[in-house]
Amino acid sequence: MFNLEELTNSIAEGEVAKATEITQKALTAKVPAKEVLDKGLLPAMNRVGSDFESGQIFLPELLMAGDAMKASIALLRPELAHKGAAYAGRYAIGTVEGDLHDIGKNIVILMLEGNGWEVTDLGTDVSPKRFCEEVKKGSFDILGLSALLTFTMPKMPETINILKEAGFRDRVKVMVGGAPLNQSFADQIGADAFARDAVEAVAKAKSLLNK
Ligand code: B1M
Repeated sequence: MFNLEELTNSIAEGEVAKATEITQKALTAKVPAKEVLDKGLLPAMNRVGSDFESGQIFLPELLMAGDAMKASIALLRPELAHKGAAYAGRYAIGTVEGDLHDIGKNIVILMLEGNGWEVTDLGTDVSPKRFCEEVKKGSFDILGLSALLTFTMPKMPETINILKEAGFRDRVKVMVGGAPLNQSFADQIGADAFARDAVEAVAKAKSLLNK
């Protein structure tokens, strides 16, 4: 059995070269990409998150861990986003204004693409106005909003309100997600769906279009 703990350690310590080397070795040893993600990569983010919160590490370490995480995800991408699934629909997604966290959003994108969704990535720090403009321009089935900071969550109801004011709310279903959110927040702000993680995002996206 491949030991993914060393991968978790190298990502948490921000060692990009070591993290990519172990990720590549795991893939060569035929460890499924989803297992590398769940057991190697994600625990590293939880660890650095709590070390940062308790003041054991600071922003530069957080940044380095984020970089190592991204480098490893890039190697998993071809396997996670394997094409071939039946066409599911069009999905636009972005991280809300003031928020630069995109690792989770990018994993959601990988899973959606792997399940037949045509995804437009709007990036990070996307203002409510820009989300609205994108909905106006494109014909998306679902608009996804991601937020990782409690103080950027209010940008979600702002986005929904601006869509309503512009008369575009009925054009798209709105899905929200991100670690500080929950279903009751999604209900309060009038989102159509909340997803806890990337796997749930795929399932909820499918059921939104089947309603
Ligand atoms: Co930031 N950060 N960070 N950070 N960071 C958190 C979020 C924090 C919880 C750390 C902590 O204190 N414990 C804390 C937020 C506290 C709060 O608001 N309550 C925090 C803070 C405070 C900050 C700064 C303010 C620090 C500072 O400057 N003093 C700063 C803010 C910068 C900004 O955005 N304006 C900051 C910066 C950064 C880095 C840039 C260094 C880096 C981000 C790198 C990047 O994303 N490119 C970073 C990181 C890495 C983290 C942690 C450690 C990890 C986040 C992550 O990638 N998780 C994080 C602590 C933690 O989460 N444990 C932390 C892994 C990822 C796969 O999970 O993003 O939850 P997640 O995504 C999941 C689900 O949430 C869901 O599916 C994903 C995959 O399963 N999901 C969706 C996400 N979006 C979805 C959308 C959907 C559906 C599901 O539908 C649309």
